[in-house]
Amino acid sequence: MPFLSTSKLITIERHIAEEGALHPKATGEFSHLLRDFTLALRILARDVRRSGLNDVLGVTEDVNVHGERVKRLDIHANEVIFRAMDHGGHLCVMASEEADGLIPIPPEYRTGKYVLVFDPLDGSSNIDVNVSIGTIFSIYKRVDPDLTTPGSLEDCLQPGWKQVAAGYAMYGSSTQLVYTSGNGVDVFTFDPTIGEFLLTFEKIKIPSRGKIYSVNSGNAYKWPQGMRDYVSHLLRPSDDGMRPYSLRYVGTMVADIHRTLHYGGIFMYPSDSSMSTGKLRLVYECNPMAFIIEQAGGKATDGHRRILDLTPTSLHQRVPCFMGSPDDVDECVRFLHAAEHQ
Ligand code: AHM
Ligand code: MG
Repeated sequence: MPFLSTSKLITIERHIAEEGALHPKATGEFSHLLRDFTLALRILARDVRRSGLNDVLGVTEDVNVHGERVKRLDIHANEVIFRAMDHGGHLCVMASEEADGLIPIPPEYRTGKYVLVFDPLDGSSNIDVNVSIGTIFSIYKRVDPDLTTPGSLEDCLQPGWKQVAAGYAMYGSSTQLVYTSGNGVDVFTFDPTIGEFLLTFEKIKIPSRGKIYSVNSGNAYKWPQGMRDYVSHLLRPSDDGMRPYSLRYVGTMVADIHRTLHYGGIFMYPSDSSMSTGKLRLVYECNPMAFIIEQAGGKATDGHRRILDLTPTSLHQRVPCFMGSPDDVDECVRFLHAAEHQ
């Protein structure tokens, strides 16, 4: 795959403004919201890069060499996003992995028609060791059209198919922003010298089948039979050379999904005997990723239902998840179901 699949020189702001201009009723508010959000991502890209240097890294309540309290990078990321998004007048409420309840818009600011849910820094176990981490987000329209009232839990618990936009930033060897507003998936790469996210892949498509599976195999002893059967199948050589599959697992969902999006294959976090709903959170991890994967031509399921059709019942609800190339996900589901019906 070429590193550059577009010849356009275009920033994300311009791209979003052009997408907005296609909608006759667009007010430009959504573009402004995303402009505020990408400011937070720019700041976080800088802070993640410097994290080994500036004492942001460390444990909450630690004291740095200057005698100041230092914050964990994930708490810091949460605050940066809040401070970029609370005053723009575009949001009515937010929810984050780092906050137990809803994050209201402070009363001194106007409320708007959108809802933001996010995982400020995904891949927490990789933060301290300079392995790729990321930020995941979703945007919805508020349920109650009365813009003067605060947003509610109902706004944050909408099924994923109602997402207006979703994306993730991956702070890897470069910072990339992968974004969809339901019109395909575009990838923007951050150029720190000009401070802009530039379009680098346009309308990316996931291969219909890959040769990589991604799962925490350390949990294999707790997996349901269908999972064990499926992974055994992937590891058995086939005459057509399509198997065995390779295993790749970073342990940061953003990085594992990013690779899956480009190379194809399947990413899984199944339920097991100790985690009946798996580990990953529906609202701000699985739903945005499912939207992106589907928009790229892939599939995302909890083993029984399309992730985007699930109606969340709580902010931090967990669901099993299987997502990636459509043929791989279909095959996985066949194995899961076969074992359930034995
Ligand atoms: P986090 O939000 O605390 O970082 O947890 C979510 C992460 C995902 O990024 C990743 O896919 C998963 O947890 C890895 O979990 P495990 O270490 O159990 O394999
Ligand atoms: Mg996370």
